[in-house]
Amino acid sequence: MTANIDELRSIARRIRGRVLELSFRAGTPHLGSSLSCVDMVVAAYWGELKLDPSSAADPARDRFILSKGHAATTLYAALAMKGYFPDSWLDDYAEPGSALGEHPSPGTPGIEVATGSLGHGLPVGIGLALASRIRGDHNRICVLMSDGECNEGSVWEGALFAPAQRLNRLTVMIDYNKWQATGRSDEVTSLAPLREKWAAFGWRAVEVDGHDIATLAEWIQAEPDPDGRPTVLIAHTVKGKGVSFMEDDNNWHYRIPSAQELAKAFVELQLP
Ligand SMILES: Cc1ncc(C[n+]2csc(CCOP(=O)(O)OP(=O)(O)O)c2C)c(N)n1
Repeated sequence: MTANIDELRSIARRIRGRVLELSFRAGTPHLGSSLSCVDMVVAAYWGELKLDPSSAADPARDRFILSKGHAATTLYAALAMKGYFPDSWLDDYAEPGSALGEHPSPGTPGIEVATGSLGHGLPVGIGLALASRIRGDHNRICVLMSDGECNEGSVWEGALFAPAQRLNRLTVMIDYNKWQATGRSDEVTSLAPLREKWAAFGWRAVEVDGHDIATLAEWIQAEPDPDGRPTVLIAHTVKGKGVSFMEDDNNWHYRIPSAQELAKAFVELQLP
């Protein structure tokens, strides 16, 4: 990892600031969802995965797929910071004709897959991992999913298929914030015990703190499992992480901050 942990935390704070600004300016929802996964996105983009504009056309590049596409603002802020496109592109995010839609689409530099309809990022990531293996490439595929996505049948088809194909260069991170759009994940359709379920499907399944950037980065870059298992990180997170009055309050799945709330959040994040 080239950046030290203080730098990584600073990047995460700045991304959270961008996410707040974008939601405020464009009036788009999913703020809590975007704040929830910032540290995982930082671990992927500022860790050892080869994710940068210079390798964007390399067929054997590492891939990151934001399967929970409703958290697009986090990805856009990260991609702009990595130099995939100018920062100014964020200015008209989600406006008609903008290069940055409310959900990610491959027309945007750095976006691999169109996501937003939950349950598709894992199957596509599995296809990419299988294609790499057939070609003899040694790249890594990283998919970030939400806990609500684990209600989708396509996720469990993928969960069966990837270990059967011994796709050990595939890493999935599950943003386990325990909320969905309208309620607690375990009240909508219980996922517990989530780690054990993935392990039973044949995955190297690990529980981690989804806000511990260093540990996340270590797992993303860990040696592929010698037994051929793909890796899943059950990442415990807090929806709305980083802004005290948004943390674990699911109203922020849909709510847009007022100007006063935005200013208060910036003070908390120690941003100008
Ligand atoms: C297939 C599908 N159904 C419904 C939706 C609408 N939708 C957007 S976000 C969301 C759930 C959010 O909960 P979760 O997926 O756990 O992510 P979180 O926002 O809590 O991080 C839903 C149902 C969708 N995007 N895709």
